[in-house]
Amino acid sequence: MLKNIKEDKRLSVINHSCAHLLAQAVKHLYPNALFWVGPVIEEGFYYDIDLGDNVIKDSDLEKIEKEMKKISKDGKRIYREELSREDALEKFKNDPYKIDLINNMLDDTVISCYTQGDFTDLCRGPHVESVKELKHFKLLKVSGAYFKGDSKNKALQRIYGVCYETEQDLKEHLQYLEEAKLRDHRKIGKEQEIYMNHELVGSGMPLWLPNGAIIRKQLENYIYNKERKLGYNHVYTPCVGTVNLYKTSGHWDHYKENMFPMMKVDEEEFVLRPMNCPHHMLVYKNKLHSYRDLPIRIGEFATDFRYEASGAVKGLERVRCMCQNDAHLFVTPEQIKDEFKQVVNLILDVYKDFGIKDYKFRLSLRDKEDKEKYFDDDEMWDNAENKLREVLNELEIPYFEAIGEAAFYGPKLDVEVKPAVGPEVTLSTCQLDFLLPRRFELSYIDNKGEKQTPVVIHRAIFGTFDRFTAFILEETKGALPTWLAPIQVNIIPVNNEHHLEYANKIYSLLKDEFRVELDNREEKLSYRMRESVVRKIPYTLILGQKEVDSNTISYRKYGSEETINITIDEFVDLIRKEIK
Ligand code: TSB
Ligand code: ZN
Repeated sequence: MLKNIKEDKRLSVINHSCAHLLAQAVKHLYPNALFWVGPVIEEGFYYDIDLGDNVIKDSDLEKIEKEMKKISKDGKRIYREELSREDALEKFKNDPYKIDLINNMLDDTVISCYTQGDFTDLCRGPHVESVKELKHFKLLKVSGAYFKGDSKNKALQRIYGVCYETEQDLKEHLQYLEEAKLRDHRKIGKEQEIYMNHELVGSGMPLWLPNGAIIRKQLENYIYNKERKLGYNHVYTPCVGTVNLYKTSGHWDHYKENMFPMMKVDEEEFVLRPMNCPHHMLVYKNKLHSYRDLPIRIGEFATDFRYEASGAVKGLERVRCMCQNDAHLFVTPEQIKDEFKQVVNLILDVYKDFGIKDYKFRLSLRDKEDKEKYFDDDEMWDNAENKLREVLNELEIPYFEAIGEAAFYGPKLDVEVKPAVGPEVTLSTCQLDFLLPRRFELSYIDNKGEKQTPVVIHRAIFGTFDRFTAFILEETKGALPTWLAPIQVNIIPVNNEHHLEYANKIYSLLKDEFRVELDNREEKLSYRMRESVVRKIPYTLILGQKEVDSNTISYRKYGSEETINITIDEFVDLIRKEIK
């Protein structure tokens, strides 16, 4: 894992100072450059820059780094100066970005700026004492960013970098980044032919190739079986709904910017669904329910469409067309705790099966100020949030709280994981909702014969098959466990002339139960064996004269150099056991 630079005081200061050093170097090389903000992030720092008509490419970074080194060697001291608002506005009068920053500062903010040699920047600080201290840095990449993050505003250029106190620390950081690139599911996905994208289909709309489809089918079967045992009933519902459906649920008012626009067919107005809850509410409403029927657990592997900003779309991890491993649990208020616990235990169980250890529970709460995003009913929210806290404390799982991350209808318990490249993402989620059942006027008859409103728990264990597959490819570096691997066994006859017949026989014996390939290309044995390793196939069988004569097989397991000779029955037993 990388060190979190933002959480380390000293590293924060030197990275922030290095952002200024970057800005100074850019100013030397591009005198018209203007600077917006240059914060410290977990992985280092960046600076957002307005370069007018100039464009900085990755290939320009070396030149900028050189200039930074020169300034650093020059060794100027860094001075802090505090200014009145009037003086600050006067000092930065030719810089619209700094004027904007000053104008947005609260009245009691101490306005300060920092100067090193010929460069002054508005900044809260603190900084190192001299640019001399900034020696071990690296600029990493350039990307686009909008002023204030809003695509309606001017496009700026963002340069990323990182700075450490020692060359060794920097080296380790860069090494980690190199390894992370190899683990990136977009690279593995391409190499192993798991998914593809095509501009004619659209961005964020992956096409799952046969190998990916096998993985997905395995995941579906795996989770379906778990859910069936826990009393879930699965349904199939359409991936569109009318605008009225989403007006009823509240998505139209609170979630519209995440949805694809409406389309009209005859007199009906449709939207591609961003979530499946409304459909499942209607499935629940199809029948009258007594308290004895509850909990009712309705599951679906359901396709959803969401508008994700084009810059945010990423491989299988963040897509615009996704398939959720979704379910909605309809419960009485008394059942909330047990049902929620069942979901959390299912999450823990699944993570154990997949060997996922690095994750954090996040309690996602509403932002009380944000009346646009969140349904306005403080009592309902307080009740739901407290209930969730209670359950979490009883479960004794460690979690952190995040304001403004709740769904518009209720608070969530999310599981956060770190992908190979980029910021943390949510995998599993479990959410408590008092709102949608009310909006859909759902009911059940309680033990006194009175009508009551059920509570709904929304949950997705994998999150989406898309994101989970991305994550698992990165966790395993593409070497999937045998039960998930698209090809489980690769059979290589040493020599086609003498051993192909035997290889065909072994292939026939295995192919109905396992996913097997026979590599009878006229290529060297060493070449075919190497390729089997590159493709990360769990088992490679090597069949030569010895195996033909003794009616056995020799295999190599991925990751091992050892070749083991056993009978075919023993081999079948071995993988059967492993898969189980
Ligand atoms: C769990 N209504 C609930 C559902 O019942 C819901 O939609 N929750 S969600 O908005 O949190 O989405 C569920 C999961 O989908 C998330 O936890 C996340 O793992 C996954 N997800 C969300 N957006 C994307 C995306 N753009 N690409 C891939 N997966 C995504
Ligand atoms: Zn839902």
